[in-house]
Amino acid sequence: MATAAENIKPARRGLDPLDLYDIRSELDEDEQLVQDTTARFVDEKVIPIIGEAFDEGRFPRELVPEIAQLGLLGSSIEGYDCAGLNSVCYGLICQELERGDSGIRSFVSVQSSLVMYPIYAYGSDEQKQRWLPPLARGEAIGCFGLTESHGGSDPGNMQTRAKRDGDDWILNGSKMWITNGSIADVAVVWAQTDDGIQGFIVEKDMPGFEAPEIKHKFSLRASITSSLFFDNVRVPDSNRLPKVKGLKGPLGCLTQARFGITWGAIGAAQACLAEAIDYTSSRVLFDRPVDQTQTIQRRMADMARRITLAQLMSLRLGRLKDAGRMQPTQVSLAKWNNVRTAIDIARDARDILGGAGITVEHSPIRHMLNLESVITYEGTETVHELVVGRELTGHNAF
Ligand code: TGC
Ligand code: FAD
Repeated sequence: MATAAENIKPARRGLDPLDLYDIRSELDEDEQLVQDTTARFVDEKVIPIIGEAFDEGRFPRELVPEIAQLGLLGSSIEGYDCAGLNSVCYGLICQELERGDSGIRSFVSVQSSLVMYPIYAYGSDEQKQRWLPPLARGEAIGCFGLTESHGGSDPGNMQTRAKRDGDDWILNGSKMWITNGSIADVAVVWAQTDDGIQGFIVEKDMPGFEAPEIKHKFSLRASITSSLFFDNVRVPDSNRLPKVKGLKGPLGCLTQARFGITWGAIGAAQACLAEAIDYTSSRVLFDRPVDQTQTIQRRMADMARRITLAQLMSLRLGRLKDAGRMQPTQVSLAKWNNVRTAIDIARDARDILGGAGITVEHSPIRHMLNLESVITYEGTETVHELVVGRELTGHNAF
């Protein structure tokens, strides 16, 4: 299998340093194939260019056709030119992509879980026929507008409003921090109506709709982040998602995306551990490779311990999801745990690489900076802790 482990010298006792519990053997043949195919794409196409793209603050859009051709967009959806894979496959796709860069995984998460999923789950037959095939083929790009500038953790307090006007709706308001926004052909936008929160498919050429890019980011530099502005945008009722009303609509999409992020974080952590093992094996300090010191071994052993726990959580979550038994609180626990694991590992790996660790030549600082977004978006760490706290106590402490 082409994994980040390939860059490391053969494992000392026959174990894969990035998979100490041989999670790989728990995957069936199809799942292994999906992992290998995505891993090969990441090794051959993403890793060679991603440091430079991050440095330039550029989303490598040239990768989109191959991402689509590999069936990585809307991979869990049946029909509509989608691959119809199980949830564990979707997780493995996210894991391998984020081993390359969180920005590439973000692109796929948003397109699959936050744009195609709501159209598939809440859309009309016409909406599905019109949008899902081009989104699956990467011919159309989508974004998801939920967060507003006055407080993303509390989306129920959104100010964006849609008012009915004959056969149309008039949309006014704005969204902030929207992945893919300025390159999106279609935005799934959540707005308050007289009948509760509803979702609308806003098309990029609709008059009054603007999506300027947010520049000067230190994080997710190889991903596009934008604001969305709606100034009396006229949206036909046929573009309203008819099958859901209320906050559970957007939160249902977040559950899908957060599930993928629990896996993605593992990939970022694996990339950082791989670099730490590789670098310390040849870095000679005080007359011996630094990986022969107790402190470095303990730090890397702790990374491996935490990666193993994260792998077990995500695989269990994936099996629960495929059995139709996964609960949002379980996703919160794993999003919190796995992203915290990844960011701690990235920061420690950066330190283990010393001064070299601050350059674009090595991935830990890039993963570390990306993970500052990942720990914030899709529910901050605090939000997920409070979701678990609510489950334990029955009290809402938000
Ligand atoms: P609450 O009363 O808990 O729930 C309202 C309704 O929603 C249902 N629900 C869920 N359904 C599915 N999945 C979930 N995770 C759900 N959580 C709640 C719930 O059952 C209820 O349904 P009903 O039928 O009773 O009406 O709502 P609350 O207002 O107390 O809020 C709870 C809280 C704080 C957890 C929620 O607001 C929240 O998750 N806040 C964080 C917001 C967030 O994560 N935003 C992410 C924006 S998108 C993004 O970041 C994309 S980045 C992607 C990338 O680039 O990769
Ligand atoms: P706030 O909600 O203002 O939170 C600020 C701080 O307060 C946080 O530390 C939080 O944990 C804490 N806090 C919140 N509530 C409580 C409480 N009750 N008790 C104690 N502490 C609390 N959104 C989209 O809709 N679509 C996207 O595609 C998208 N992409 C994104 C891409 C990037 C790169 C980033 C950075 C964000 C993206 N987001 C997107 C927005 C993201 O979901 C929000 O940033 C996130 O939900 C947090 O909202 P906020 O930034 O307004 O922070």
